[in-house]
Amino acid sequence: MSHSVEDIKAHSHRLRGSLLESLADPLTGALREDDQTLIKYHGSYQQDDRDLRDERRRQKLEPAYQFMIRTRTPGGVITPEQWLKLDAIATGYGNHSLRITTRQAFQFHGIIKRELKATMQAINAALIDTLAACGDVNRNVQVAANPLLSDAHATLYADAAATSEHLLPNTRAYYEIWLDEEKVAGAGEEPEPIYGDTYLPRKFKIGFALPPINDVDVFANDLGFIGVIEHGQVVGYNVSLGGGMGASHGDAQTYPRVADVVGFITREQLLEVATAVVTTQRDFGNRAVRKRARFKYTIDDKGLDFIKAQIEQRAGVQFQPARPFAFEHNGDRYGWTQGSDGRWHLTLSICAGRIADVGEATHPGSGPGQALTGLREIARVLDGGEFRMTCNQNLVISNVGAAQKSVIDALVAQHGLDAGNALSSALARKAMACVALPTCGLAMAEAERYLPDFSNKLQPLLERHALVEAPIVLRISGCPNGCSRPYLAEIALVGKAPGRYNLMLGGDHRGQRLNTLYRENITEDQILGALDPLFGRYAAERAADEGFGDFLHRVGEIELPPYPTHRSIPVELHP
Ligand code: SRM
Ligand code: SF4
Repeated sequence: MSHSVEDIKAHSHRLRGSLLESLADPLTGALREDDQTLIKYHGSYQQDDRDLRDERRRQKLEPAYQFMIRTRTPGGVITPEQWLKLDAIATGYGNHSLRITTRQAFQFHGIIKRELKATMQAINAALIDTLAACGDVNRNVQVAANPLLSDAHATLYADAAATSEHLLPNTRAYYEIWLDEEKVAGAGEEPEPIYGDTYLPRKFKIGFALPPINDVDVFANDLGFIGVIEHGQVVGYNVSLGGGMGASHGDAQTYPRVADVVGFITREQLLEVATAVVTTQRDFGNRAVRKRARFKYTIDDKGLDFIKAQIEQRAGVQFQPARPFAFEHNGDRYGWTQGSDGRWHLTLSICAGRIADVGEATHPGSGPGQALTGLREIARVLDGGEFRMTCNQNLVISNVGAAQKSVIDALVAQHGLDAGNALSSALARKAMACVALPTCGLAMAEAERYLPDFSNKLQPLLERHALVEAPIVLRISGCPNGCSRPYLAEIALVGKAPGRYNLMLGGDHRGQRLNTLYRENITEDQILGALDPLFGRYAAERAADEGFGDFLHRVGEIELPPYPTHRSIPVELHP
């Protein structure tokens, strides 16, 4: 019998369930049904290889069950030593690839059940955990990866790491199940002062952004902190509430939403406010209808003023008026940049975040050739630096001394790591795609595997209209859940069925405006056919520095959707 997620959480003995028994069962590669829900809180999903489904069914075999593991890496910062360990895990237990996610975590795919525990132990031996990377809790906390503002980045990173730590569940289940910690008295009833017995109604996400770059897409987060710098120091944060992307096709009760900016708080107030926001969602979120359980719907159902008052009361904090801020774009800076402390940072465009040895990079949309090997070589020689994942699925080789630059450059060239930076159109360099097939159980169409092909198909159009260097934001998602944050893109493909997508147009390049459904359920030829004349018009009629999405709105090519596309974001406030 299957139980509701709320029941499973309540009776899980603080996320233990029967995971130990499920893991020990040699007769199947799967977990018991309720444990499939619980393992998410430990940072893993049970999946099966969808490419093999039909063949396995024909052979009367159970699906090729395997597990995805997601790390909790706030801000996506990894030392070279950790990189080497994660690389060894990917090759030893996983499918020989590391996947940078849209929230600065790593995912391993293809882990089989009997190696799950060893893999978890190996990740922890790298001093990285996976606790709360998935499930109805606060997830991996995003942080701006802007390498230019070194001191401010360090402050944001420290605040984000503290927030992530503060919001971890209190249960010892993770340490018992995966790391053999001894069960002590009270196990199963540990106090959960922030989450309570049933955790949150739904997943919860926090991002820390640093203007002028919105690389974290802060307005897609349930809770956003936008750094405010005065006299070179981060003095506090503008707080945004209620962002989220997920929607279901044809269900008007669900929709993407950009967050509201509600006011300014000081750094000292950060953890109180984060706790107050999370407990407000815990207490008022919709636990009866899971599809309406995200914080964005709680806000729309209860009203922003009510939610804001709850937060102020719980935190004992009065929001100050939001401080002026302005975002320029939501992308990454590619190539070498020098931080304010004189250190160097190399941002590499990684196609859909997949780091694997896939051979030669031969076409404009393709990812790096021997990325796994190349980055392993770099990790071996990187002296004093670190790796930073970006929220755009890219990678920064960070904090490099001037003397090491040429060594890194040589390794980058040798392994084709600059393929994304050098060959692609600006559009392909910036593009994102979610994982989708073959591992994602919810995928309706290809995304990650389709991105290089689609970029290639777009290339002649971009060339014909002289738009190769136009930084248009393209994102592909295999279903409407929106893991690549497609609803904020200037062009988005949202999977409907194999080979068919909804074409969404008109987001902006700052991550502040949602796009609109332009054509429903169409094929690649139809997508290209729809984009070609729009590119033509854009090339001929755009104003200086006008983004593609802004242009489509100005000339009336698209209508607004039936829900608000932007909220009280004080975009007009310039410092
Ligand atoms: Fe996601 C579910 C992958 C970022 C919204 N997401 C999934 C699952 C776990 C599928 C499932 O439930 O069975 C996907 C696993 C695929 C696989 O095979 O690995 C999956 N999501 C991802 C990642 C790996 C996409 C990527 O290509 O990088 C991202 C991991 C982030 C991380 O490190 O924590 C990822 N997911 C997002 C984002 C973007 C973000 O957070 O900035 C969103 C939209 C923002 C939001 O949450 O509103 C997102 N994922 C969803 C949803 C829809 C949630 C909703 O409110 O309706 C689902 C489905 C669900 O929760 O029921 C989902
Ligand atoms: Fe899977 Fe859909 Fe998320 Fe893509 S958007 S990873 S298809 S859940």
